[in-house]
Amino acid sequence: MRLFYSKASPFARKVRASAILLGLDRQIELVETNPFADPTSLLEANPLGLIPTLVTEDGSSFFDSRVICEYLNDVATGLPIIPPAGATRWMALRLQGLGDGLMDAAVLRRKLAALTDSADQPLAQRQKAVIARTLDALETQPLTQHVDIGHIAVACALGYLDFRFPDEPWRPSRPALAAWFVAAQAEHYLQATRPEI
Ligand SMILES: N[C@@H](CCC(=O)N[C@@H](CS)C(=O)NCC(=O)O)C(=O)O
Repeated sequence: MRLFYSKASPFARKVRASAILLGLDRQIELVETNPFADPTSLLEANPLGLIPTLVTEDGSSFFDSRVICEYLNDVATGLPIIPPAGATRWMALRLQGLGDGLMDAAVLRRKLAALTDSADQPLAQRQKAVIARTLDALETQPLTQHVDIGHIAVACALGYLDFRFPDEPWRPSRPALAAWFVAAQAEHYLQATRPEI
């Protein structure tokens, strides 16, 4: 399998971390890709032009990160990271929704920041408020060291905030979330996928 990714993308990190946990990382060739350059190989696999995009051995392509993680979870033989049914499944998917939403808001802020004088614009301010509210909500969630797709997504989102917005400390008013993240980010699958430029 081939994964179009970038070292900075939090969505791609979620997929890479999931692949490590599922024991599939050695079967995945990582193809470093700048989606904004619209490389033909990416566009042929994904008309949306987004990373992460996974291409399987038979040439099928999968996106977005949720679908790729579902696919990897399905083909792996070890312990699942997406619970198959019941309350644990819905809690994991709900948490993934929060983590992915954080990433969406943070990635959009980065895109808006590339536009002149955009930081103070209503859309940028709205994303900032989305991030603050979501962090507040996560502070009250019962996060554990149990590994599932929800916890992976939240960890990747927090890692992205630290990576892209280091001057905006989120920890002081969210001590429980901060303490959880200290333990979570020490895990091997997050250590091996730390964001880079
Ligand atoms: N919902 C998608 C979001 C993917 C996404 O936004 N990827 C960004 C990189 S972090 C991207 O490819 N951006 C290129 C663009 O906006 O054209 C997922 O879960 O995979």
